[in-house]
Amino acid sequence: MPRRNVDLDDLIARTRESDPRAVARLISLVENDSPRLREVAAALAPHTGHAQVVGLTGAPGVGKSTTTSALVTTLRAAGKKVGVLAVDPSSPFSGGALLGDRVRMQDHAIDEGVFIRSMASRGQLGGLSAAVPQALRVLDVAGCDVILVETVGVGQAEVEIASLADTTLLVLAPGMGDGIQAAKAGIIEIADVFVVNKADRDGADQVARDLRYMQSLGGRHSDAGSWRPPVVKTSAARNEGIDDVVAAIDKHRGWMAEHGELARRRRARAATEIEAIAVGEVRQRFAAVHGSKALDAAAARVVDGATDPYSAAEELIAAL
Ligand SMILES: Nc1nc2c(ncn2[C@@H]2O[C@H](COP(=O)(O)OP(=O)(O)OP(=O)(O)O)[C@@H](O)[C@H]2O)c(=O)[nH]1
Ligand SMILES: [Mg+2]
Repeated sequence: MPRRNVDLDDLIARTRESDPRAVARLISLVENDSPRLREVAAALAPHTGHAQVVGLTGAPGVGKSTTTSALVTTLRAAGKKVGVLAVDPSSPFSGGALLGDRVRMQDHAIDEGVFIRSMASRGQLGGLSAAVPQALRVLDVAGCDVILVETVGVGQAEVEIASLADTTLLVLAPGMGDGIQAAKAGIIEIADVFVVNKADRDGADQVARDLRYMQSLGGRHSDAGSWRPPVVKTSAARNEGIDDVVAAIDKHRGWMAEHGELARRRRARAATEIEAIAVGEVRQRFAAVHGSKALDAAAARVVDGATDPYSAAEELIAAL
């Protein structure tokens, strides 16, 4: 067996024992899109499927990080192992905007049952980095019972995060006009639980009322028997209402299990991932063909009327 495989076996074994340095190394391997990404993915696959992935999204400053930190405290008190993945999809760089999160997370920094990671964000094709689902798998293999994924809300990214999570929390706060804005952006559709944070401030009740009113207008949650996202009020900075958020997450998980929704979501997530990888691969192979004799020849035949561009494209794809 080649030596690099031995290293990887060792890394996986140590990750399964929740060794934080092995976890960090494995995430770096997938994050850097290293040539070993494939190998790592294959080695992780048999050990995954345990962790519950909870996404937190919402406008800047509503209190996502504060809520995440408070959730970590509560989940740790319940004896759960917790992973935290902070993703900033608006920036192609890791660190930066997320440094503040690291500071805020310092309470948990020496806790061996907590794994915290900030991640580079935009993938090559504009979508969420392909490394995010792999990093989730690493944390899963490390034995995390719950993985909290925080993203800054910038429209499409929120939707992408929702597709990664078993349960998505949309965090809102009074005084930011979020209630109405969220509805406009269609973001409300992706929420499984609404968290109205900063309930210590005026206007939280109004935000909660706006949400309930918008729910009453219908949408995907209005069918009988479908999940109706609860509205939970919190003051994350004071650790208030966090138990209610955990209860709402548990309830949603129970509902999903009962209705086959958890399996459906996970399959949809895997399908999206496979599709992205396949399309990326085809694109890469096609780039290699571009300017090649095969393409030149096909182009000439199309110009001559010997074939049509659709047939020529199909032949090229078949030959990739
Ligand atoms: N009054 C009040 N302030 C809060 C509460 N929760 C968070 N904050 C404050 O709101 C500010 C933003 O909190 P963060 O947790 O950083 O918000 P965020 O959504 O993670 O922000 P970004 O990651 O920058 O999008 C901080 O100054 C927090 O102290 C709360 O329950 N009540
Ligand atoms: Mg934050």
